[in-house]
Amino acid sequence: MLQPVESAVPIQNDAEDLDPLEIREWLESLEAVVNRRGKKRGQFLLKELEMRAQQLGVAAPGAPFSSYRNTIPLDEQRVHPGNVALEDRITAIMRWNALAMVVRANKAYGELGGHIASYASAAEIFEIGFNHFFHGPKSEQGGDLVYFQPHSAPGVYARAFLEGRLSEEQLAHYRQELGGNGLCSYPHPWLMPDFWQFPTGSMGIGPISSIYQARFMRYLQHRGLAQTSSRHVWGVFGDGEMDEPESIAALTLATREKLDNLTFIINCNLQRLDGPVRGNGQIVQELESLFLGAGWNVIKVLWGSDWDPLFARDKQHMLIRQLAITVDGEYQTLGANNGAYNQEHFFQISPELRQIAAHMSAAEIDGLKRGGHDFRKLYAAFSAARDHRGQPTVILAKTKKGYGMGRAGESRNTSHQQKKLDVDALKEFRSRFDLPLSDRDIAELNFLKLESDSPEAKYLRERREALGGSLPARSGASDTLTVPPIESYSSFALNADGKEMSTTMAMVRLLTNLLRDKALAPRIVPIVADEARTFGMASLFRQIGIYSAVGQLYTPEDGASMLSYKESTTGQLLEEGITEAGALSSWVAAATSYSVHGLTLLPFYIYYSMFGFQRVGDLIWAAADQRARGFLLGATAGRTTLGGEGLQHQDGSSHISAATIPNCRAYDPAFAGELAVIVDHGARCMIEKSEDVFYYITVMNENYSQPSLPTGAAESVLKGMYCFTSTGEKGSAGQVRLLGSGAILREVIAASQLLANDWNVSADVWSVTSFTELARDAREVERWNRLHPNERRRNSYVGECLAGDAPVVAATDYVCAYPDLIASFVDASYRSLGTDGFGRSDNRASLRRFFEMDCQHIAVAALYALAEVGALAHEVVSAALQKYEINSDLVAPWMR
Ligand SMILES: Cc1ncc(C[n+]2csc(CCOP(=O)(O)OP(=O)(O)O)c2C)c(N)n1
Ligand SMILES: [Mg+2]
Repeated sequence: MLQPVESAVPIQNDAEDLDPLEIREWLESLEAVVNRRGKKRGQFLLKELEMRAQQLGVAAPGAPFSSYRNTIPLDEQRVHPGNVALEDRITAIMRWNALAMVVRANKAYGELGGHIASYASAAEIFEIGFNHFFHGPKSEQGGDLVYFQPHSAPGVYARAFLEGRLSEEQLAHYRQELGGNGLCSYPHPWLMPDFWQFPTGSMGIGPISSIYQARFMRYLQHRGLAQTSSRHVWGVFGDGEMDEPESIAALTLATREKLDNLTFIINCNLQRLDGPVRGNGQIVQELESLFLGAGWNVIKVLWGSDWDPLFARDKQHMLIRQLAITVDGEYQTLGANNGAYNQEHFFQISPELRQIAAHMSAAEIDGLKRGGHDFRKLYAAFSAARDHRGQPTVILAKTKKGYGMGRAGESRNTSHQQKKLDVDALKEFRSRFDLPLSDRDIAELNFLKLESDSPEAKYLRERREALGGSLPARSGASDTLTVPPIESYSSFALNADGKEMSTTMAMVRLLTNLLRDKALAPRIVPIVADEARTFGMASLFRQIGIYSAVGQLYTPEDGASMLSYKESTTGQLLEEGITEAGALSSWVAAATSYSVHGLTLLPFYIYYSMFGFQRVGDLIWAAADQRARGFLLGATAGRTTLGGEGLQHQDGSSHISAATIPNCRAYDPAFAGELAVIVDHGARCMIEKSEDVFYYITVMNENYSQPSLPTGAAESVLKGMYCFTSTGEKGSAGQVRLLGSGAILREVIAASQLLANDWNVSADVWSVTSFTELARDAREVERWNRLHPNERRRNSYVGECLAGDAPVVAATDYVCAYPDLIASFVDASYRSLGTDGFGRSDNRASLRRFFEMDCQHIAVAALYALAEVGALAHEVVSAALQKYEINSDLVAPWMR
């Protein structure tokens, strides 16, 4: 139950006031100054007062938010230049079509879902953007980039339909994609590549991506790669969505980088899925504090124009005080009820409020709009945001969830899930928005169209033409680049000839060499999240510079060194600091630049592999959806190859996640030569042939002797395996095939020698560069065979390589599920050794013994496999266990 404020209490101060008269005098003198000499003078006076108060030791920290009203005062509100009445009509039609789309889908198939209430609350926000601000791709100044709230997609489709971009057939197949003419549920560039630009379906991804996109545009501009200064990034997000860590993770970056090319519009409908975002508080005020604290320009749009006369009558600030103490749960209840209820429970709870609204009927009170539903207020806010310089802007627009849905869902806790409206509710909706629908239209949920010469259609067309064409629109077209001949930059790796290095060192050297290629170099975007030194990349600091929008404002401590920390406005390296989510977002911006800016780039994001798929996997999934092209390099990879670091740092799983992403090509090479072949091929696929794939490659920090790549092996490296060596005599006691990937290949090679020397067993040793690629090919072949049972059977690549019945043992530095990806495609007996369990901090040899995949364990596994097929006696296995001092009674590593 709402309590009235007491008259003497100053705004936002609950301290008891003993001398109201004194307060009044102070306020009146301030008002007098502002009236006589203007706002600027008033501000100056306050600053002076604050300074003096500080000297006197009485300065109290101010409230971190402003009062509960619109930021833009009426006399500074820019005039809406369009036809508000027409916009109202057009928006009403879109509301209906969006609603009909969802209700139809759920009538046909109850399971399809979809949302009505979110777009219902955001319709005016979207439409102000579409009619006045969002520049399309043909705009002279370049198209704007708009991140749409995902579950408001029906509204975006509804507009595209009115613009003639989508057919009725498509609208009728919302969320029914598989028949061929459907529309996807949320923005997915993978599924609608000409339409959606940015995947936002997973809450939080839109906000962080949009910030890094705006920042990346500055990077392109500073580096002279593209003209981006007139393009604006807009993001429409939910108030509930702001609870995601990613939503707020980069707010201070946006301020630091002075991203005045960025505007967030947060639809503060006070609700999320289950209920109120802050029932007992005020999300608008909380967000204002957060954004102000982070240094943003904040514009609150809380009350519609019809509130202006009420505020004008509010001489004692009683209305504004009441609004300030009303919590969101109460606002929601007020929103869910009619004018009479609002009259009784808000405007009549104190004599002062009663007086302010005395002239209004219940129906008029019912008609009072929140700011986010008022085109005039929204226009003023968008316009101020667009013109604001030096800071990013957030517009906090207060709305009602399910606006116009009446009893069926306006400000109800169940609004979000409301997918079906009965005929009465639909009729109410018709009258609420004065829609030209017959009862039959309502029963059939017919979509509303615009006659092409109707004022609405003309207005719609004219507005979009003036703004440069329709949005959203995605382009896949861009320039292509040439990768220099592989020998020119990687002969050190291809012909390593036994030199010692780690694959990480090899990777850095490949990158450094590519950065010397005049044509390609400027398009390379190296990205790190504060681990460049870990990966031996510090020389790049000076070689290519670290990007900074302001250059370097200090003398670097290490200025004289070759490895100096050199920041520059034209710096090429993106040093993101400790934010994998941020670094990944930068990578996505670079990896999709071919589409967003028509400029092909080749980004390399190198990071601690454990903090990739595990930490920011959802962002990688969104990158895949967005058709990102570039390299993700999981460094310090492997659960036993990264010695010392222990449980949280040692990665045994990233290849499993990578394998689940259809357009991710994932490799775990053992040697520098293999790595070079993969990088070269990947670069060609992505920037020469414009394939929508990205590469995940694990690189390790273990130094070892690197052999030259065997002649003719390159193609097999790309397919996923090649025979590296054979040991032992043919016709020996037994024959096995040993597979090894990444750094563990060396354990496998050592095992083959143990087998030959100690047990007279011969082995073919295969270097497996990608179990994922092998499995993909094999699955594809098996599918083909299954679907073509009467045709000649095809053989997979792994089937070809591992024909015959000699047992196979595979070992990796990842969990067994990784080598097991191919288990079902191998006819011979197949066993894997991996690193299932929690990591430990210790040296590599001890870790490999602990996880039971060192060379001795591999040898034992091979002997056991031979014993199981009857090729030798089980006693041999016992003898080996003894010889290699393996304790058979230990608890399994994954149980410890
Ligand atoms: C990461 C993630 N978690 C949960 C969801 C499911 N979800 C979709 S919309 C929604 C509520 C959104 O509330 P809000 O951001 O306030 O948007 P509104 O619909 O109120 O405009 C939730 C929980 C999601 N899409 N993504
Ligand atoms: Mg919400």
